[in-house]
Amino acid sequence: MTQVSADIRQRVEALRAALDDHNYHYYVLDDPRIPDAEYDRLFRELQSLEAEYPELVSDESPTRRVGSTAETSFQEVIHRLPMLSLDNAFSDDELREFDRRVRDRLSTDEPIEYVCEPKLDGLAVSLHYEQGVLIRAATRGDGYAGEDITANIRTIPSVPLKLRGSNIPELVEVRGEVYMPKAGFEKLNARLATQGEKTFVNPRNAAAGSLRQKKSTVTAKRPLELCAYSMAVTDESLLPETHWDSLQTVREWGFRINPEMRKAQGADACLDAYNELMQKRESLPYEIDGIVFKVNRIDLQQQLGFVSRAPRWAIAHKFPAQEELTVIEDVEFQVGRTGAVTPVARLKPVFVGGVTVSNATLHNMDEVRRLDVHIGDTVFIRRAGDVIPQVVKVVVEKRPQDAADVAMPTHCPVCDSDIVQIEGEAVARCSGGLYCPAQRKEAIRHYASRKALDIEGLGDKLIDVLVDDGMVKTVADLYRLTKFQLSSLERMGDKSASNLIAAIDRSRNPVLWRFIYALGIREVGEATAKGLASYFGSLEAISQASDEALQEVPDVGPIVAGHVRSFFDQPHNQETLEALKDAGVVWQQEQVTDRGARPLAGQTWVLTGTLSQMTRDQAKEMLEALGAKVAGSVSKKTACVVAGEAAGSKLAKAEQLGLPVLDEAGLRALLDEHGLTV
Ligand code: D41
Repeated sequence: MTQVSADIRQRVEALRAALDDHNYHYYVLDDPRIPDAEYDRLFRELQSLEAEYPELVSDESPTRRVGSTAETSFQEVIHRLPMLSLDNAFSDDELREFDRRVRDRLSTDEPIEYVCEPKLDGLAVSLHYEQGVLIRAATRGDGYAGEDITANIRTIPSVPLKLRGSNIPELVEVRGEVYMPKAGFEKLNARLATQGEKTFVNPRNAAAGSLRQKKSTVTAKRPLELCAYSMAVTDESLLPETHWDSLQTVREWGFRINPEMRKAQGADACLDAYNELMQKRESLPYEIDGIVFKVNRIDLQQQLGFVSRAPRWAIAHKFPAQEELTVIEDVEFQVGRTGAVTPVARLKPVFVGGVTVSNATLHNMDEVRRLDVHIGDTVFIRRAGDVIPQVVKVVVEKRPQDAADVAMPTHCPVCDSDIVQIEGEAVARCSGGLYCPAQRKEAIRHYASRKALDIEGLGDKLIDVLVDDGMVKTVADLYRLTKFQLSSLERMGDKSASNLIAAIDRSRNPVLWRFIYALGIREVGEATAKGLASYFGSLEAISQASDEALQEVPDVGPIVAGHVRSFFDQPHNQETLEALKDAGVVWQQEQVTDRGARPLAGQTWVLTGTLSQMTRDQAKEMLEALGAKVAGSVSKKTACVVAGEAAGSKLAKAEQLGLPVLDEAGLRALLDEHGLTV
């Protein structure tokens, strides 16, 4: 074995100390000292030194937080001191009674000083340190015995593997709550959902599930944090005088403690703290389910002692629950202003998160299937703050015999147009864009917008009034408005009525592409509208074009072609177009681009390697101007591959498939031939 030089040893030690220090600033003090990129650089340097000199590897190294793929079996651990539970106060009065009992037992009428701590909604754990080094971590279990979760706990960045500072007692136990911050929870669930895996109902379950992983590499990828709430040392002479001070000590050792913690004298001040924290609840980055009040003086705590499993010196005061059970009585479908059709659960009313809830969105049919929701099911409803209530889980065991499936209707419940769902999209939509009352306001707004027909003076508020009063149902009705009608509206003077009529009038002769854009067909933006207009020349031609013909237009793929087709296939939309014509709207025909100038129409080309005289984007643009589609990968269907310098696997594949290949000079010749130059 090579002897590791003192320099290397020192560098490794220095890197570990620096990384620990940065971690402490980041996770405990919430005050990062260096950018993430710098941290990563130091981390990688340490990793590579440890890889090169395995004899320097240590369990306390910050690189060891990645976990291990070895399966752990969660051995039973008997707690040296039982992990007590907390009594609950369910009302302000119960909290006052608790304070009364404390003062009676201590025979005092002086106000008691309490520490008020947010009650994190996570899992209580116990961590043991010997000579300042983490030797064992355990779950609370039943309070007397828990499970050894050391390997998983080591992966949590806010858990110190080694305590900071000098004067660390020989044996230290720190207790705290492992939890998952809200943002991390949302991200994790999104990741699990895209991987087709089961999601977690709430951050608490996610934290529990993550700690229970057999492979600590999995836990390492979960955004867990630890917040310390108490400590014990074997040598009682080392105990500070107050709980508050003991937590400050714990913080100096390298633990995160809750920044919302504060002191309060007497029950009323505690209730103030409760109300203030409840106000803050939503804005905190983690979930809390209440507040814990603890007598601050340790000597008083010792006098009070505990009954059965709970200390007499502490109590939890819970906030209103954010999750409750109720029954889905029906599922209805709502049409949003953009035509999205959303399943909505009608619930047996339930009090949750501080309000009575009788509806919850089910988002889309993928979600209905994922949750396996049936009408009649008992479900968990969750409402956090102002967020709309969600159905988070079905209690399958409680499903009645006659529970009914949920099916997406085939026709819009509002206007009876076809409901279409594009493959690969979760959302189903009503295709009656121009006609559907649910989409009316949005359709008119878009039609009148600046980039569309630019009807000045037809603002959002006015559209609301016109539609709500029944004066306008579809865009065609705009052209029948009279000055008399308009000036009868509140806050509409003679002058603005005339101006608006004139503006509407001016929109009667739009160029074709603006008119197409104004129709508000899904995913047909300005560029696509221009493409359609110049390729087909008239609205009639577009409305009769097949799916394949539509896809000949640059930038139009199967999805956009599908949207265009289903728009024109709706009789209601056709009726509205007729009504527009009747109202005197005439869209101008457009000069059709010479299809002879699109010699590559229908072909797919691939660009690879580096071009010297033009950028790839320029080459792409010009090929597209000639009608080609430019794709990223080579297949049998590729018409031609343009290979610049240092072309790699795509060129190899083209050669293997026997496809035509052009070099840069060849491409320039082709472009030249069609009058295109860089
Ligand atoms: O934040 C918490 N969940 C929390 C839990 C807290 N801030 N303090 C706590 N203090 C205690 C005592 C008073 C017994 C030391 C607790 C818990 N216990 C606790 N967590 C789970 C069971 C008990």
